[in-house]
Formats: sequence, structure tokens, C-alpha cells
Amino acid sequence: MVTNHTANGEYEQAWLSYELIGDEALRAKHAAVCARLEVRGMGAELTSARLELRRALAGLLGRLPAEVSADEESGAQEPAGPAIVVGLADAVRAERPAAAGEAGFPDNGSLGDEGYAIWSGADGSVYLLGGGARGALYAAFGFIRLLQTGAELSELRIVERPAYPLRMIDHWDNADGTIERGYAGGSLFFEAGRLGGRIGRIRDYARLQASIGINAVAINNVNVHDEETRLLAGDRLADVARVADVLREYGIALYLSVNFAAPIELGGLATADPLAPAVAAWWGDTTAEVCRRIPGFGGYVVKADSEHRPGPFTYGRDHADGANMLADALAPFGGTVVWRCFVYNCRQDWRDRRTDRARAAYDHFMPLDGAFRDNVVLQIKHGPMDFQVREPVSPLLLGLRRTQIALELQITQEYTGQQRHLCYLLPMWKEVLDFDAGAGVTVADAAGGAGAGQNAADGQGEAGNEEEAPGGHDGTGVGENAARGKRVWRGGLAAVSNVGTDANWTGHLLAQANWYGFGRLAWDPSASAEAIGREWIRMALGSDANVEETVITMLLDSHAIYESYTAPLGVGWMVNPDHHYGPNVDGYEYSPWGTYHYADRDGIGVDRTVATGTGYAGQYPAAAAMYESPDTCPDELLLFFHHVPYDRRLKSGKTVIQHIYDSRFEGAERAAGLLASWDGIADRLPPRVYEEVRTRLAHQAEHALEWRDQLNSYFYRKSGIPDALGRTIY
Ligand code: GCV
Repeated sequence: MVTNHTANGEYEQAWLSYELIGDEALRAKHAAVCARLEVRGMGAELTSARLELRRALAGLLGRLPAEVSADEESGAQEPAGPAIVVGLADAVRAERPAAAGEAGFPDNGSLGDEGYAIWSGADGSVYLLGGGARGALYAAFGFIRLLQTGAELSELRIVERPAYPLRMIDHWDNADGTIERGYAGGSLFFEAGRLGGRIGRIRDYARLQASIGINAVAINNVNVHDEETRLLAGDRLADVARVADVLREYGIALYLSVNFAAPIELGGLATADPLAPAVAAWWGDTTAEVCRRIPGFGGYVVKADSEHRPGPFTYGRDHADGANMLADALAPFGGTVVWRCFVYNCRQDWRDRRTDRARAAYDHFMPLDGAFRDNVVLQIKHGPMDFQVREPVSPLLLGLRRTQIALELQITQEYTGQQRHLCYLLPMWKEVLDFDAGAGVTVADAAGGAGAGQNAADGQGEAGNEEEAPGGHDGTGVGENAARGKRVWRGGLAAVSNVGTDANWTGHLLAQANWYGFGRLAWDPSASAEAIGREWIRMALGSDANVEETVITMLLDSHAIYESYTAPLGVGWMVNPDHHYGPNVDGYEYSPWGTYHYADRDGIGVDRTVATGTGYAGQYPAAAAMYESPDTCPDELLLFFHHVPYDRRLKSGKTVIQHIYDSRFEGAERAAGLLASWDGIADRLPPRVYEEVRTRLAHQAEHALEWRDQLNSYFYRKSGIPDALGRTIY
């Protein structure tokens, strides 16, 4: 029997909609295992684990488990009968000596603070064990996921540890309730100046985040305006603290984006110079108060000297001066500075072909490698420009060796269809994570250190990487990183949120898969886009095999489809200025933003070679030679690195212009195909889900035609070269 999890009023719970499992035999089997629930220990996360398990079991199995309280079962007394036993591994070991005696039974030390195990004991119990309280909560969610995805509950020997200590979501939410680049309604956190009014919804949000292992959330926009500057003090700080309390129940540390000029704007000082003692003292006092009000405060996110935001450059200081000053204020409280590397000149003269925005992050930050405090993490966008559908991997991610980094991704679909077009981003993110930084070390390794990707299903993996500096993303496998010795590694993955107040959280319901997928990848970057997508489908859309096959194909095809009608061969930015939606080939061509394609009657693309161009290609430690020559540069990035004639032949055998025409025609056709696929499963979906997604897919199919025709017409008119297949171009 088919289960549709988004039916019957559970629509707003996304992938945590706990609909009754349709297969009665399976349900009965699970119910036998889950008849009793024991939670060993106290604390917020364990309480959350207990509540979630009760909710999930009641929904999925149709009955609440009997609960065994800690009082009833105290000391080393062995309890009666099998149960789901939740707690810290060492506490459970002490109370269940028989089970703990089994070979390989986990302990806190081997799991690490955030790691967990799901373990079938010989006594018939299932043990949900954390190395720390957060780990126990993740174990509960991991177990629920098994139930939701139809797994067998016998002989479980699952041991998981996150690849990265920082698994972060950045909100670009404003105090007035709007969201910069938000496509799913207003802010969950802010409503007309006040914060935290929707506490129930914020709790659901926290549950969803914890279920995918997110442990850090920055609640406000990196563009910090007047109102948000004031979040650091007074009543507004009290509001922030209320939100932090809810997030903390789910193991999530709250971060604030801060205004580098806050000492002036909030503190009344005459300067924000990071080296001025009065400025450091102001940040020290302000931070102490924030941390007093918010136990476990995560820290600050900073966008400085970028897109008109203030920063250390005003005072002739560099970004290490700025970041370190804030790091010193946070250090006594264990806080972290997440300092963004999105720093470039946004007032460029389009006539100037020597300045190249793509170079900027590397040029600014590489000279500072090693100059940052231990509690600074540099957050680096995945590409050198700005979240286009196709960019090369940022060379800064590959270059930094003595600095902690976080890879920044964008879940919100600013340039990838704004949640009106379907674009499953995991295939693109996987390409970034898997990119070889040299000597077989990937970007995933660089963000997480040596421990990345070492999740083990058999309990034999290495301990988590929280306690060590990475041992080798320096291209040699050893070297400088190893020389740093023991140091708390704080790096990881961060992404800009795509959620808002829309009932389905993400506007396009299928865009939930990007949110879900980001968390799962941040936990384990070696997981596949397909496996994660299938998980999400089962949890959010139900167990119908037909639905699963159709939707997974749609998801996996969608990024390539979007790319094929929008951005040819690595040139992006052909969008309408400001809101960035819809085609406009010259929208950014004569602007100050540094985003050009340089199409003329003879050719197109940006010469970023060392030999004759901006020199950007030379920033790659291992890939420079490959990108330098148009003969070895991958087709999909040809126009990012080279200005070439329209009749240049690609490796595919097509000319550039014919590729432009063909891929636009194919892309538009395939976009229509997405709609047809969805229609094919109409009767297997709840009507509301079907209709809502259908409306968006129909718009996408229509809009893809607009993209096709505008781009094809533009390049036909520029080049004068007709389509070899004689199709209609205007
Ligand atoms: C929050 C791009 C976006 C901006 C965003 C900026 C950033 O430029 O268009 O809206 O600002 O990136 O990442 O800081």
C-alpha cells in the first residue's frame, strides 16, 4: 500500500511528516521492536530525542511506545524486555552491562561528541547512542530515518560521525521580515521588527535542521542594516536569546551576522579601526554580554569590505586584523568568527579588461594564509564569481593551507531558477566537493581536514576530526598542516538558506531536496546525490516506487537542464539586473559588477589565461595548465577561461555557436519533459502537492522557451551564423 506523507495535514512537516506506514506486516514488525522507549540521562537534546521518537513512532506505527523512566530502572539493574534505548554511550554501557559486553559496543570516546551509533543488542533492544548529547539526538533522527525509508531494523551496526565540525545554514533574513534572495515567503525569525514570534514554527525548523545534522545557524543577513546592528544589545538581544534557546534544544548554535561598523553605529565610538584599543574593548564587552545572555553562542558571521559593507580597509588594515580582533572577543566563550571571502570591487569600469572579479578572493586572502586566529574560519563561495549555475571551483579553496575554511554554497536559488524552476543542486555541489585540489586531495578534504568522508558503517572508522588540524590539503599529503599539530578544527560547510514562511518551507516543494541534501552532504560528503535524493523522496513524498523513480530522475536531470537553456559553456550573468530572474544577455554587460561575457560579432568569452588574459587561470595549484589552453580546458568552462570565435570546435565536435543553439533547444524541450514526467504520476500524489508543483513546472517550461529564444536570437544576431538545423530563431 502506498503512503503519501504529505497528505492529511502533515504537509507542513516536510520530511518529518510521520504518516502511518502503509505496509501492515512491516508496521507490525517495527512495532514489536519499538514497543518500549527508554531514555537514559537528562538534558535538552535528550528531551528533544525523546519527544521526536514519541512523535515519530506514534505517527509511523500508529501507537505510542510505553516509556520506561530512569527512576524505574536505576543503577545497573537489567530492565525487563527489549526497548529502544537512547542515551550517551557510556551511560548506557554502565546501565546495560550485558549489552555493553558485546564486541564493538560503542563508547563516547570512539563516537566523538557528535557521532552516534544505532546498534541492535543481543537482548533484542535497539541502542541509539551518542558520544555526546547531540550525537544521541542525531541517533534518534537516524533511527527515524530508517523507519521512514523502509529499512529492516535487525542487526543494525551503524556508526556515523560527521565529516565536518561546522555544518551551517546562513540566513539572509532582514529585521523587517523580508529575505534577501528569498523565494519562499518571509522570514521565519523576523516579523516587522520583532524576532521570535513564530516560536512553534521555529521549533519545527530546528527539528528539521537537527534531523540532517545542522549544528549552526546564522539568523540574519550578512548585509547588516541599522535594525540588525542592534541585535547585539537590549531588548533585541533578549529576542535573539529566545530563539537561541529553541535552537539549543536541538543542538544548534546561533550565530549573528554583525556590522563591522557597529562600534560607531551602536557604540557611539568615532572609529571601527580593528587595531584601536577602544574598538577591541567595545567588541569585548559587547560579546561578553551576548555570550552571557546566550549560552553556547556560536559566534559572528562577517561580510566586510564587500558590496558597500564597512570593513578594515577603511582604516588601512587587512582582513586578518579585522577577523582576529573579533576572534579575540569571542575566544573566552569558545565562539567562532566566520569571515566571508566574498570581497571584490563592485564598482569596476566595464571598459577595463584587466581587472578580473574572479581573481579577487584569492588575491585578497592568499597573502594572509596562516595569519588568522584558531577560532577564525574563512567562508569561501564555491566559485570565484557568485553562485552561477556553472563556475570553476574557487582556487582559494584549493590554495589556503594554514587557515581554517568553510565552503559556502547557496541553497536559495538566486541564479538557479529562484525556486520557480526545478534545479536539484547536489550534482553541482558534488562536483565541487570531489574536485581534485592536487595529489588526490579533494575540496571536501580541504574543508574538513583529514577526517572528511570517513564515516564508517562498521564502527572501524577514524575518530572524528574535531580535535585535529587537517593533515594534508597542502598538495603533498603532509607538510605545513601536519606541522600545525593539534588544534581544534572548526571548518566545514555553510550554505545560504532557501526556507521561509511558505507552508512547504521552500516555495517549490521539490526545492526541499536541496535543503535536506545540503545537510546530508555536510554530514557525509561522500554520499551520492542520488542516494540522498531518494531518501528525501521517501521521507517527504512517500513510499510509492513509481513516484520515487520519476522524481529522482527529474531531480538528477534538473541541474543539467537548467544549465542548458541558461548559461552556455561557463558564461553566466545573462539575467535581469537586481532581481536576477529571467534572461537578459546584456543585463550585466555594461555594469560596474565585473560580470562580463564580451560577446561581439566574432566571438565570446573572457580571456583569463596567464599568457594573454587576466591571469586568473594561474591561481590553480594543479589545474592551471589545463585551464590555460583552450585545447585542454573542459568544454563546459571554455568561455569562462577563453575568448573564442563562434566557429571554434568543441571537444564534442560542435562549433561554439551550434552548441549554443542546440543546447537551448534541447534544454527547453527537456524542461517541458519535466512537466510531462510529473503529470505521469499525478494520481499517485496528494492533489495539493501535485497542483502546486505542476504550476511551477508549467511556468518553467514556458520560461525556458523565453530563455531559448532570447539567447538564440541574441547570438544569431551577433554572429550572423545560422542554425545548421534551420530551426526558428528570431
Ligand atoms: C547578501 C550576491 C547577492 C547578494 C548577496 C551577496 C553576498 O551579490 O546578489 O544579495 O548579499 O551575493 O553573498 O554577500
